[in-house]
Amino acid sequence: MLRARTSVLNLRHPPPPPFTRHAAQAPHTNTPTPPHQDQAYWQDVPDKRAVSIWIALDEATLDNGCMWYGRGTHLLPLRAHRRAGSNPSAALECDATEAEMQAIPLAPGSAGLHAGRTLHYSRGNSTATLRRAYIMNFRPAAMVAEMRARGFDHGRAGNKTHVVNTHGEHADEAHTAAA
Ligand SMILES: O=C(O)CCC(=O)C(=O)O
Repeated sequence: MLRARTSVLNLRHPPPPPFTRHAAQAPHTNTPTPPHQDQAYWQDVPDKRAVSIWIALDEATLDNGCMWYGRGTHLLPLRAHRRAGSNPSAALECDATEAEMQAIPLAPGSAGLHAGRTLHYSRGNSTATLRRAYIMNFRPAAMVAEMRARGFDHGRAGNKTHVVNTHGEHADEAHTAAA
């Protein structure tokens, strides 16, 4: 987690509206979100500033897949990432252990913030109830424009993607391009 940097959330020059998505860990899926740094998804874009606000809609616990964050990793280099499975839309993952990260259980309505290079992960949901989160991702307008120029439509063509990992299909993730 980190303090929001004024260069990203600059109130005198408001950033573009955030990209938002709903991330659900379904009951008894036991499907971890593999350890990764979000920047791995856009590593060839020059402007890499980004901050995500992960808001718990349900109580997030160790057993239902609360987030784990690597303290200080937002200041360290990007690790090597690979697809967590043969599917081309499989989630990216890197080598990391829980010992490098800290679990952050959250009450509903509480939030964690992470930067593009913050190492993060969540265990699967082994409970009988849903673990839902609402995620807002802020990036500079120039970065969004650059990615759109490369054909990345931020969900405009259809607002649903599936993220798949080695353990099976992750919960649907609905993306809303607010910009
Ligand atoms: O909600 C989760 O389990 C993972 C979310 C995540 O990895 C992200 O917001 O980048």
